[in-house]
Amino acid sequence: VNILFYCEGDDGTLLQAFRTRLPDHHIVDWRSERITTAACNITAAIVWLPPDDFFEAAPDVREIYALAAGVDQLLVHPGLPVNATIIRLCDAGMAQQMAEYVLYGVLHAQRQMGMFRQAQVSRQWAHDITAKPAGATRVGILGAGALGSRVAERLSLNGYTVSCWSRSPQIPDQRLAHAVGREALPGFLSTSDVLVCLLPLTDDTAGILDAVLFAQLPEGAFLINPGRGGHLVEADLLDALQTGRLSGALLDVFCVEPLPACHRFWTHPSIILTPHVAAKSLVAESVDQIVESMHTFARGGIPPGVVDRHRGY
Ligand code: NDP
Ligand code: OXD
Repeated sequence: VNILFYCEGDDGTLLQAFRTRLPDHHIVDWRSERITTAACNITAAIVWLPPDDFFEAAPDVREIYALAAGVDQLLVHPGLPVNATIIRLCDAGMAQQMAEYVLYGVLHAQRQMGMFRQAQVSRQWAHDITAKPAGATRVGILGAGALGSRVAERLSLNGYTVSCWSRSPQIPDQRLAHAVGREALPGFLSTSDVLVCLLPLTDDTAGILDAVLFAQLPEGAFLINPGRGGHLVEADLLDALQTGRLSGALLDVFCVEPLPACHRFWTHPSIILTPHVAAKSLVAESVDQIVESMHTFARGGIPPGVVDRHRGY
């Protein structure tokens, strides 16, 4: 099998890891081999942020392995072959990191660290600020997939009261409170002191974090968004922070990345931001998973992580 490879930002480590694990396959490095016209017998591609003309070299590709959990950017690629199956990463080392990231944000909110920070700036001994106990802090997680469910598990172990929201009723851990579908969203939101967005970005979920949603959260709720920038209506967040409807936000993803230097979020006292680093796929786990998926296809099976293009994830 000939495989076309492109991974934005890879220093060669990932490419080499695939070549080592797949010695019988020819893995073509699109970047260095400068393939601009259809190359022979390329039936699979491994990609992260491929350039617009990438698939011109692989018009007959049957399997496209995304080096990411989210495939929103890939699904809008102008040259995406219509009949290829897309397979995304499931966890691949990201769930543990995401659980740490969200736990950090939840602790920040629950322990009122934003208020202490502001008190420190004005050298105030804010001894009267008190934190709610973990069990009285209700965390709602939008999305109970590979990442959301692990985050929920971590937060539950730390004593938080956790519930999840998803589209279908199956979640891995039956002990978790679970709301399903749009009808259940208002009730779920009304009990989310901290709201975490771990949804994929799709037509259904774009702009979901807007003023209408914020109005359904408890007054002073805290937002954590490591999902995608397109989930958030940025102006609505600024308004909600201004009025006190929300008390603060931890954001990892943005409509435009890198976040432009002039953006208001950089200096907002109630926003903590990180540069899309909440969870990075790990090399060994990603390579193992993709190689295993290739073997599953070769045996005629269906591996985990096959994307439903119609649903958008
Ligand atoms: P999964 O596909 O495993 O899980 C997605 C979850 O969202 C599922 O529970 C799904 O419900 C739910 N969902 C999707 N659409 C809807 C909807 N319309 N209404 C209600 N629930 C919905 O994804 P992952 O957990 O692997 O990843 C989630 C996202 O996290 C990625 O798409 C990506 O955007 C982001 N991400 C961010 C990273 C970062 O570093 N900032 C790193 C990795 C991922 P159901 O189970 O019913 O289908
Ligand atoms: C992903 C990401 O989707 O890194 O994997 O955001």
